[in-house]
Amino acid sequence: MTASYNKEFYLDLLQKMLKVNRFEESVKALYARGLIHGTLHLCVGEEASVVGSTAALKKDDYILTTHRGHGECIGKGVDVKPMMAEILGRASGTNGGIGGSMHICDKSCGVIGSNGIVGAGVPTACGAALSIRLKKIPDRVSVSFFGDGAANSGAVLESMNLAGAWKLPVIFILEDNHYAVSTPVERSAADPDFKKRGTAFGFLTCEADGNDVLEVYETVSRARAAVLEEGRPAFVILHTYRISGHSRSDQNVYRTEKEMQYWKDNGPIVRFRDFLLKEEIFSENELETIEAAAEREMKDVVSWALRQPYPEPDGMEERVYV
Ligand SMILES: Cc1ncc(C[n+]2csc(CCOP(=O)(O)OP(=O)(O)O)c2C)c(N)n1
Ligand SMILES: [Mg+2]
Repeated sequence: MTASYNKEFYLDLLQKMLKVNRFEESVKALYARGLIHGTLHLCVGEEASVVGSTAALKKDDYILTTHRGHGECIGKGVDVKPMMAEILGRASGTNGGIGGSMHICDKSCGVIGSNGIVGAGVPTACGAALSIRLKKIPDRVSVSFFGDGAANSGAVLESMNLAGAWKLPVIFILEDNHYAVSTPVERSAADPDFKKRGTAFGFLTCEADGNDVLEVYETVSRARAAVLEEGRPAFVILHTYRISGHSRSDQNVYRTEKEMQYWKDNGPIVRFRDFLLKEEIFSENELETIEAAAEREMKDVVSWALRQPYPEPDGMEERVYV
């Protein structure tokens, strides 16, 4: 990390990473209290990847997120109050309380959808990219987030091929967090050097330390500019680590305490905090004030969301398409 931005920008990145982290920790606590139905996939440990990449996008850019998509939605600007209400199944949620954690959607911020089917958002992102091309919309890209496990699915590989053949304005962002459920990337990918796939399809291909928020921001910014200037897709690989369990429960038998501790000590927020102190951008006191404000804000969000009514059963079929 090097210091070459203004203070407001650093503050924005820090506040967003704290917001994502506190949101996820609050959701986890609500789940433990039995207040959330269905399942949950949290992104603690991946805050730099989700915030750095979405900070490089414009509000109108489309994004498609995965089953682990809360962070990207927050980064893209979805209001955390309706997001929290949605996860709690309340009527004022982003999707009227009937979508839940894996179906957050807010077209006003370009969040076309999240998806519980691994890899399924990727062809949809290509469809959105095609619409940008057909409608000749200037200065807009479509972004598809997916995991290291999803990277091996047929839908993803077919989408990458088609995007290359049709030169779609799409950025494929692979969040390599080491595991697909409990399977390490070395065992699921024939060759875990994912870069080779991007170059094979003729994409601008780059990778970044996914726990370095500035590096992620700069890499995705470069990819976005290249898609618009060169008229071909880009492929970004972010190397990060999932501190959260895979899903609502995880005994972590596939990884060691030592491994997890290493990544906690080198987590994105810890690293950015150290950088901000070292470069004297913020003092310890200022950082504590910012952290306390993030804590307070999320407490207010949770108490607001818990006061929201549940949807009426009468409207349940309104958004079901047959
Ligand atoms: C098509 C499909 N197969 C399997 C699952 C079950 N499943 C949910 S998450 C997941 C792992 C995905 O791993 P990865 O793409 O690396 O994303 P991560 O969970 O690490 O963010 C699997 C297999 C699913 N939801 N959809
Ligand atoms: Mg993964």
